[in-house]
Amino acid sequence: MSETYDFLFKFLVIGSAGTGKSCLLHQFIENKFKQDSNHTIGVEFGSRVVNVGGKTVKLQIWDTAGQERFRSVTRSYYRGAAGALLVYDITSRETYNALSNWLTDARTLASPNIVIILCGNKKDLDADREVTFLEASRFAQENELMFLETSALTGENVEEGFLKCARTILNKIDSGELDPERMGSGVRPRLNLSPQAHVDRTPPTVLQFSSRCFWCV
Ligand SMILES: Nc1nc2c(ncn2[C@@H]2O[C@H](COP(=O)(O)OP(=O)(O)OP(=O)(O)O)[C@@H](O)[C@H]2O)c(=O)[nH]1
Ligand SMILES: [Mg+2]
Repeated sequence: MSETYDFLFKFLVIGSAGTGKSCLLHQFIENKFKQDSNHTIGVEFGSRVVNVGGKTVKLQIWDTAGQERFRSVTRSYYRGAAGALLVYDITSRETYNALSNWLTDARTLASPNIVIILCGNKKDLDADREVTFLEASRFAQENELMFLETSALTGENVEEGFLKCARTILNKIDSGELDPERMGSGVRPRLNLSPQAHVDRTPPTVLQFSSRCFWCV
């Protein structure tokens, strides 16, 4: 069965271990908190079709492991991502201090133009906060990132985070700043084809240069 959407965006969720990346993805896809979340091994995947500014967009989201030992695996998924949620935990300064490294990786391995939203997660644990909103918003401004504090537990700002990122990518397409036809843009316009035709017409270059076929996931 073919799906209809105007665009497909490749998204990443990155940041240190234990910041709540998998819980954010689960909340966004399932609309509930993931109880007993374990460390991600390598990479997990989720997708959801959303409506943004009158356009139907399928978000193909790669939730990466934050643990150092998976870094070489997770880095191989960065290529060609259009957007990313860069997550830290507001109750852990250590995860905040690591942001510059994650940012460098994203801009080097995905694309210098990748649209990134910084998410200060676990907003519900305000009493244990180690990073202020102001400090993080300054960091975001200095590094040209959008910024939100989120809670995967209550759901606060989770949907907003993903949608804000998608909206910014669409604006870049509308303004001509981002060319969806360019290889590695992380964006694919709709292919309204039967599954067979879809496989047949996937350009060989896509298969050649991606670790996975963008259309077949
Ligand atoms: N209070 C609170 N706890 C959260 C929130 N998000 C995640 N957690 C908890 O934080 C822990 C880690 O969550 P995960 O989503 O597994 O973290 P992760 O970033 O995916 O970790 P890795 O896969 O190892 O990189 C779990 O015990 C969650 O229950 C949140 O918004 N609020
Ligand atoms: Mg995880």
